[in-house]
Amino acid sequence: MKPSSRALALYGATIVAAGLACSGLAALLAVAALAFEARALAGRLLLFLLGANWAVILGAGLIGIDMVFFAPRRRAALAPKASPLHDLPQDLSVTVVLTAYNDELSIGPAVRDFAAHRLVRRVLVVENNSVDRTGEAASREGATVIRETRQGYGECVFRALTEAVRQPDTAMTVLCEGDMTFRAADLDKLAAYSPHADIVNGTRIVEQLRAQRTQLTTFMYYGNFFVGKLLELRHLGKGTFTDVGTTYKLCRNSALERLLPHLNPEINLEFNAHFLDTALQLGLSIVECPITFHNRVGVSKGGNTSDWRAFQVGVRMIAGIVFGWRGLAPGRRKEGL
Ligand SMILES: Nc1nc2c(ncn2[C@@H]2O[C@H](COP(=O)(O)OP(=O)(O)OP(=O)(O)O)[C@@H](O)[C@H]2O)c(=O)[nH]1
Ligand SMILES: [Mg+2]
Repeated sequence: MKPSSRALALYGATIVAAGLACSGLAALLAVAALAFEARALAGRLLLFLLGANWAVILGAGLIGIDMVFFAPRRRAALAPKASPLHDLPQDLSVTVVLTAYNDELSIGPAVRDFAAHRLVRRVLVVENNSVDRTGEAASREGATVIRETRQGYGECVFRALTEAVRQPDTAMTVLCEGDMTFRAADLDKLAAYSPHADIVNGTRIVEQLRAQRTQLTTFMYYGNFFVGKLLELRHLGKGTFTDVGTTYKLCRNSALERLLPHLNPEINLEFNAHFLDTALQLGLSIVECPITFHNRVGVSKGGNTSDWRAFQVGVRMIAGIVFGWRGLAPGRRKEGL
């Protein structure tokens, strides 16, 4: 894959954010300087503030240029997918693959839920060194259990997609977590969007579809939205993105076959943002579909354990989107993007 240049809008947004942060800080310091009667310093800070404001204007200008001149071209490349029933596999049945890590309490009901759906041909569970009886609970409900010994959400998802793509009798794969936060009933919604894109990605942004109590705090909810908009700016014209943290997605296997060699499984809790960014870089089309989000069964171990953890994951996602994903993985396993 040719690494595509970052969209001008993304640079613009970064400059706007830096300019606003600098001018805010300069204003605060100038007030403090005036309070201590350090007028010369206050004057210099105000000049700096003016400079920072010019940076904000420059950044906004870059976003405008991208919107007017470059985004329409990226949009034009999407046009064929906008027409319904484009290139749709004749058989809509899917292989569902669930990630699981010490999810003994939830994996049984999750497998049962998905296995009962009319579109589901089989359920695979990728179990990631669980110390409880996750594997037994999954196979008791009829799932095929695969053990991934390399630890981590990224490793687990990567293995899940790799195994699902190998199934010869399904042309589409549904990736989901086995923690009961996502439900099989939403498969019908994802399938309804499948004619429009290579990947239909679930979004938890619709307030009315979220259970009243979930692990997703207000901070995480808006944080996901913010990073989604950054991803949108980075690929301006290629899609609308409101959530970068949803595992639940429906993918055409033809798209996964192109995408998998470019993913780095060592990227851990940020893997979903890495997945979306890389797919868009490869020219794959992604459409979001609102899905329901439920309270977790069992204990959270991922990015949603606390706001502080989610903040760290978010910062790493932003770094990946703005600067590329290479710096975000130790590189023991293989070279990533
Ligand atoms: N955190 C974590 N999750 C893993 C790992 N391996 C597999 N997983 C699975 O990846 C999914 C994400 O972890 P969760 O604990 O659900 O974290 P989350 O989705 O951020 O948060 P909630 O679902 O809201 O609790 C789950 O299905 C886990 O079972 C791992 O090493 N670490
Ligand atoms: Mg979860």
